Amino acid sequence: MSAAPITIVKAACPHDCPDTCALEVHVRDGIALKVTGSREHRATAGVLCNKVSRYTERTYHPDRLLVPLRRIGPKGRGQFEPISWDLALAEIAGRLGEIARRNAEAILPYSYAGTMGLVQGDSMAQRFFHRLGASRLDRTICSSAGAAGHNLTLGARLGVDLEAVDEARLIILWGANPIVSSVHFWTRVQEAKRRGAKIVAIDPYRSLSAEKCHVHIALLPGTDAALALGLMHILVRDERVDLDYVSRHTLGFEALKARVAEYPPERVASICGIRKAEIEALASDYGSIAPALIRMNYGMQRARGGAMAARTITCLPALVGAWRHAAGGVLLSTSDNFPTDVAALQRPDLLMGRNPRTLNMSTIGDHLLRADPKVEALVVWNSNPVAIAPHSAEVVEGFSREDLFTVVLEHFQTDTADYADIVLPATTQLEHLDVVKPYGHYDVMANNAAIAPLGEAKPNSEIFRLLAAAMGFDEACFRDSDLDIARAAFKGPGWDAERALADGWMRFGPTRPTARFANGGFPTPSGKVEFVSSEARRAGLGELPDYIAPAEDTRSPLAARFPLAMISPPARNFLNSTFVNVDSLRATEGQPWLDIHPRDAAARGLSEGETVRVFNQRGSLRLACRITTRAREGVVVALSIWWRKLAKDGKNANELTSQTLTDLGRGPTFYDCLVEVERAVETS
Ligand SMILES: Nc1nc2c(c(=O)[nH]1)N[C@H]1C(S)=C(S)[C@@H](COP(=O)(O)OP(=O)(O)OC[C@H]3O[C@@H](n4cnc5c(=O)[nH]c(N)nc54)[C@H](O)[C@@H]3O)O[C@H]1N2
Ligand SMILES: Nc1nc2c(c(=O)[nH]1)N[C@H]1C(S)=C(S)[C@@H](COP(=O)(O)OP(=O)(O)OC[C@H]3O[C@@H](n4cnc5c(=O)[nH]c(N)nc54)[C@H](O)[C@@H]3O)O[C@H]1N2
Ligand code: SF4
Ligand SMILES: [Mo]
Repeated sequence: MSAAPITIVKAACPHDCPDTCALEVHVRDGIALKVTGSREHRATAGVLCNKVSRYTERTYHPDRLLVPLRRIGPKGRGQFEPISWDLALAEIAGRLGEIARRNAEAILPYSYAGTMGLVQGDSMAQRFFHRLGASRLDRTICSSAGAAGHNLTLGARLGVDLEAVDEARLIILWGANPIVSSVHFWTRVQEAKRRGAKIVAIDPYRSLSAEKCHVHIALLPGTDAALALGLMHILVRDERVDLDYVSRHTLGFEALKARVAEYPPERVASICGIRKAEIEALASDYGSIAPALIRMNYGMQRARGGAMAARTITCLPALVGAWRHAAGGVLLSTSDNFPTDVAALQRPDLLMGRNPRTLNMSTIGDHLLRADPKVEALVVWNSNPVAIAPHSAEVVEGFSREDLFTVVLEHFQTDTADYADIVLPATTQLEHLDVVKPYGHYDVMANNAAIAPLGEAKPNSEIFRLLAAAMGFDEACFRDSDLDIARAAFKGPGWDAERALADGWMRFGPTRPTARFANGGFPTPSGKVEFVSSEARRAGLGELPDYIAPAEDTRSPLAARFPLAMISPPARNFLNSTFVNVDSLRATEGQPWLDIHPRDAAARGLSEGETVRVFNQRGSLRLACRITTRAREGVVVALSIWWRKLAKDGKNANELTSQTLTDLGRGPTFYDCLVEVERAVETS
């Protein structure tokens, strides 16, 4: 008997990662055997990261949720019994309907980027909540501060084309760790390096990427704007400014000159905790090497001044005329390269003139405990807030409320699912159709379903379709198929969902690497790079770039009690909290660590590998300490995001992070967090 043939199904990585790879799913007899990276897709180049090359391990994981569940134990214990879809849907529709009759704003949807797909993300789900009149969610947990700051200066996130990166002669990784968080960008960096480019990392941590750079500037967290102002100070002082570009395509250079005069290298060195010579050398490189590319990532905007930092850094390329080159300028994201039809996807018209309140996902703990009117029902999909939201003590207390009705759509029994009243089993990327908008390149990616749904799992879109029917919503849009939604995803005549599904992807924007802004034309109000911004003034951020100190500054009085700045950036083998339950990947990460500098460890009498207690005014947790110069002095690093229940003491780094928001964009401040560390008194 000959084995059935293997078919290759074109798919797309759904994860919150800039690379959005083209996947090939190898299927035989309805079973996905493995997932590989497409060689034809230029960004993917035949390679997947370690995590997604194990995607079948995740899809067929023995712990996959395959039937609806109803809670039978106390909240948080994870005790459930199976129930039928009919019962689950009836119970949810009954509870939501009853609350909505009193006040629909007491219902809150909570979702983020568990999948970046537009169909399984915020389409049918948003239609449902709009029709209901539920509170709206401000989706700020990741990038909103950086986006807001970046856009004040540049107008929109139309970052440099990935395919031009190998041409750059100077690449600055600014709060970015691409070996971990965007490995296909790193491939381009390596190619540029082979061709002679100089690579610089600006990062408080000697990350896996920073250690491979020619230069590593380990500044204190949250001080990036000061460094950018110092670089501009030197460029102006040394007459390294491209005056022709500046005069044609920027707004407010004279005012900027006055501002940067306030940031001489001595002052900046002291704010950033680095040497003056490091600033001088970087300014000299930036003023003389072209094309120069700044690869910012969101690591530099997770402090109180996050938006200001992004706004200030993005002033640099115009000053030296870096935008004259296809490989010059800034890449934070390419999100605005795509004409997403949000109105068609989410149908805000279903609000029918109602204007429900908006609650911020980054302060969910606070809202669950104190919002008025009270949040009475919470529906969570594509997110694991109990693990990923800041200030766990409040988040957990909020999720524990007996009078809160919680529904969670999930693949796995996560920390959040443990607090659900009803858990609904969702399909993975191999089991549903989608189109994925990337943020690191210019290709919209299409995902065909490769296998049938496992067990009784259903796509998010179908779950919200069924809920809409159970609630008696009869608008035609609730009968749209996934393909209908995919067709509506982008505006304009160029988009063809069927073709994208057949080809695997479809490029938007310039067809080849281009110096998009060589002749200006920035999508700002003035059409220029706005050093001076009236929008910023109106937003209360001041007309000019400046430096805003962290909320928990190492120079503040609070530092007398908690002298160490803790950051908790992504671990290589997890994707936020996704994959933590895949044994092979968790085994590679080992256990939740705290990296601490030898002098900081010595001052506290710590020895390698021992369990330490990390604490501040919000809480404490135990981590195993690694004594290493990867962490600069004064900074400790807890790679994240662990599932609380898979950590020894049932907590993760968010036990210590705060719900303080950024200067603009209402974003979280995960990396703006003072702590103290001490030897743990062993409890058994
Ligand atoms: N493997 C893996 N890949 C991922 C993720 C993951 O969890 N795991 N997460 C995905 C998501 S959602 C996102 S948003 C991106 C995030 O991607 P990145 O933005 O690259 O990730 P971060 O770790 O937040 O930041 C990168 C670096 O910034 C440094 N950093 C921290 N604070 C500061 C600071 O104040 N200033 C400067 N200059 N640097 C600082 C960190 O030490 C880290 O090395 O990655 C995506 N890719
Ligand atoms: N301390 C600390 N906290 C952080 C960060 C940090 O660096 N440090 N990073 C922050 C950042 S940048 C981000 S983006 C957030 C990320 O926070 P989240 O967006 O919540 O990301 P994940 O933790 O990966 O959780 C996504 C969940 O969605 C589920 N999921 C995936 N696909 C589907 C689907 O098709 N249907 C359904 N129903 N579920 C699905 C996955 O199983 C997973 O449990 O975390 C933030 N929190
Ligand atoms: S997580 Fe990123 S690198 Fe890994 S397969 Fe997905 S898009 Fe590619
Ligand atoms: Mo993120």
